[in-house]
Amino acid sequence: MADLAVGTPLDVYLAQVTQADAGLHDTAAVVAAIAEAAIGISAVIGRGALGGDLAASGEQNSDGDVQKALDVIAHERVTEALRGAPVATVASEEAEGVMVLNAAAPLAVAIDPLDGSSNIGVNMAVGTVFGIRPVVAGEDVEASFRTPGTTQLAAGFVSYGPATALIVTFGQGTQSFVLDRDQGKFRLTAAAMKIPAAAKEYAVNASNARFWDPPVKAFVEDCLRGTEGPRDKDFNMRWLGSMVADIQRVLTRGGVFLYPGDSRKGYARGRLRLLYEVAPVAMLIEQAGGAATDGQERILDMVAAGIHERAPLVCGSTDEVACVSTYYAGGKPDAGRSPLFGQRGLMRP
Ligand code: FDP
Repeated sequence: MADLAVGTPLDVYLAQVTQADAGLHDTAAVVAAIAEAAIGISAVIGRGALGGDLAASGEQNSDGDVQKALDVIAHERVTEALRGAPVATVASEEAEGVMVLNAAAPLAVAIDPLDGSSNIGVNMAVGTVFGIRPVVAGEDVEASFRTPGTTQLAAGFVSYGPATALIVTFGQGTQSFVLDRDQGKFRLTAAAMKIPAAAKEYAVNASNARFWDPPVKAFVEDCLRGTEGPRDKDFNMRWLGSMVADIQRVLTRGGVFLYPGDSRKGYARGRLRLLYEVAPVAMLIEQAGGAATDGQERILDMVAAGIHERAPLVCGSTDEVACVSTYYAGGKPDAGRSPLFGQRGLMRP
């Protein structure tokens, strides 16, 4: 693919993706459809409370969460857009079962129309997350979603923050675009995002600390100990509670994001859903040079048994993700003198 200049419109970029690999023609069309829907969703969010109470409670969704007005609006917008794209089936957070759109089409889309619902109505960033897979032919409409994350042809998210950004990968690096509101189109802002291998920032909902497994507790405790502990560096902590926004920060300046499993009822596999949250993020992170595991195993090798299945997520800068794995493997470093992280340690820069 030719080098792309900052400011290149999304449609020009998608044309180049297709030109370089004709097999991605339909996938690019799906990304274009989601981007179009996102422009509409962004406008709704941008009006805030002037557009009504976007946080108004409705029904319960597949996971038992109470749907908010914006969850429903976003689900309707993306579904409508995907109907006009080459999409056979959709697994949406906001629908119990797989939705069949055009059975003859080649692609299956897993999508969280509105990620970060608890931040609706308080002027915080929320998002839309998606992963696109080839259809597995046959009667079983879930079969296309029972494949490892490595089968994703493209993945991405839109974050509706101060700017509306689209972060996407077709397996050739991770690209970021920002919505040019004057022109009503996304424009390229980074042709190849690169997550620094080392970082000093972590993101985790620390209010769950007493429910965590010992390895996660030990990792975070040692981050908190900073230069007085085995990590021998001071950390900063950021947690917005909207996965897309936390992940965009990690993609942009490094760090590690954790939503581990914990001992609360229903949280053995964390909170995030494998198909339409964890696997798309894992592909974006890996394509930007980072790593994504459940603490031990690579996310992209995992296969969901059901469309709303959860998975723990540890992702971001490779050194930090590897460090979490070390704790899971029982390798907690000794204060100050660790062979792995201490004063004269192997991993000390
Ligand atoms: P939300 O429930 O508000 O939609 O999976 C959704 C998600 O938000 C993520 O965006 C976020 O990282 C996480 O859940 C927040 O969970 P906690 O409320 O447990 O921190």
